[in-house]
Amino acid sequence: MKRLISSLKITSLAIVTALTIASCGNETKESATNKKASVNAAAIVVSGTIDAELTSPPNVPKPVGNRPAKKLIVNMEILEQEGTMTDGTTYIYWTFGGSVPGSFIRTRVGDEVEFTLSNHPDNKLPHNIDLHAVTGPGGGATSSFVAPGHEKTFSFKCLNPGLYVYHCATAPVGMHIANGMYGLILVEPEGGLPKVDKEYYLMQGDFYTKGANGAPGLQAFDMKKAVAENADYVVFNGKVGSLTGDNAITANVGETVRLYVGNGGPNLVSSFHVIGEIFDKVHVEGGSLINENVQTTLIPAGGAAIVEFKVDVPGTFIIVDHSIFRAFNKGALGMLKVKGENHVNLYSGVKQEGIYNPEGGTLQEMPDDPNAKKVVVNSNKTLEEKIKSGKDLYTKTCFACHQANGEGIANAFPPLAKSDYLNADVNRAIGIVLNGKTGEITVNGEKYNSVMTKQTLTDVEIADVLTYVYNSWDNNKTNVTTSQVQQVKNGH
Ligand code: HEC
Ligand SMILES: [Cu+2]
Repeated sequence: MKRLISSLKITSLAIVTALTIASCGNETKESATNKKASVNAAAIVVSGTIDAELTSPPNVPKPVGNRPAKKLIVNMEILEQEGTMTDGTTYIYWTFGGSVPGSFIRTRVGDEVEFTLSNHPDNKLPHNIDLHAVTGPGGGATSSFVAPGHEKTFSFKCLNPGLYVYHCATAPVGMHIANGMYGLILVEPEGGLPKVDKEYYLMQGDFYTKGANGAPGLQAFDMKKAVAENADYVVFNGKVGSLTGDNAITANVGETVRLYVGNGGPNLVSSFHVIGEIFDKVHVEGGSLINENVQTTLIPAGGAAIVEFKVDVPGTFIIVDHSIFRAFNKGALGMLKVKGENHVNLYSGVKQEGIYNPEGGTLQEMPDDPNAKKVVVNSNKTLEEKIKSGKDLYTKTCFACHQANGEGIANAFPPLAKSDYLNADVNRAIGIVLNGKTGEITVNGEKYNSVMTKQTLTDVEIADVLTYVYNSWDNNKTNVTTSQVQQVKNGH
């Protein structure tokens, strides 16, 4: 048996080599190769168990080198948290491991990955994970669907080497991805990728906010703009400036640099380019095909590429999506700072660092928000004050499902706007926000049978958010009081 496996491996290796040398693939030979390659990977026996090193961008875990295939334990925690989109603008990100993109996973062909996905109890929504490196239904999505305060474990064998995207695939899928739920998993070939001096992790994503690019304050997700693919922000690593100034990635003259570049989308493809560099090698679409001497490589939404180059001269090299308004006006701009001695024979121009400063924020008109940062602490709030605080809570808490104007999403989240169900019974509505809701209900003639998770709000907050809901979108203007919430809580 052992002999059979290794002879298969040798045959397939020989074919791969032949194909590479001949560089004109005979189709039947090629598909035979692919089949044998995956048969081999499936038959690799794992020896021992290790915990995966997970890193947040722009860092990557240590190379696998020539370690044997193992059982690799991956523990990933989903966190929904407020973060900075750009100076003065925040956004509620949904994250795999607390960063956008999510934690980088590094494994090898033949590894058996035991994956545990935990959904933090403070989160509002159920989530799951679809890893493009998985051979199996939904890429793991069907086995990993998990509610807040729960965890799920599933395992898979890494059959194909390459750089793969993972993402959340919970409905509405586009919204989960748009909020930052994506990352990369690298499956190294047997023996590992060739050694380089510097490795970094970058991932592009497009974001859709209620306010225009640069509008201050907490910005909510805009479903309409997302459907229209009209992005306010196109960025690397989840925010404007994640790779500029002090956050720039670095290298020294003479070193080889490898970038693992992904594109989470949800919508836009990336024309990935480093100004002033030529990619010596590109692993096209993150797969086994290597192209050489490339200026710009296309990275599909839900796809990736590995680019490699040697840095020969010092300076600041600007990383962009060469759909260039995205770089200078929407945020898709990073920096690689290279230190070392100048080589005038290679490049002898006047060095001007910072010539490509992002135009972003400064060019934008900043609309004045007279209400920004006015925090009301008094407990005897007027109706107006309750509505205002309720609106903020709505944006942070309910909006993701029930949408900006309470319109809901067909077949998934019922409307709160002009909702006959809401307006019929205030105590029932309070109970739903206090305890969550499952089971079939009918709202404005449409049936819903889904899950609303329990919301972690104080009694005052529940009163405020429901007062806002009742006083918006043609609802019946009920003023919900804290004592009413307390009565429902205590079963009166
Ligand atoms: C995770 C998504 C989600 C979040 C977040 C959420 N809801 Fe819901 N909500 C639902 C779903 C799904 C239902 C229907 C449940 C069912 O089918 O039994 C629902 C039902 C309701 C209903 C009753 C039906 C109706 O349309 O009148 C009310 C009222 C309501 N939610 C209010 C809120 C408020 C207020 C918040 C924020 C504090 C909130 N929900 C947050 C998903 C959510
Ligand atoms: Cu999700």
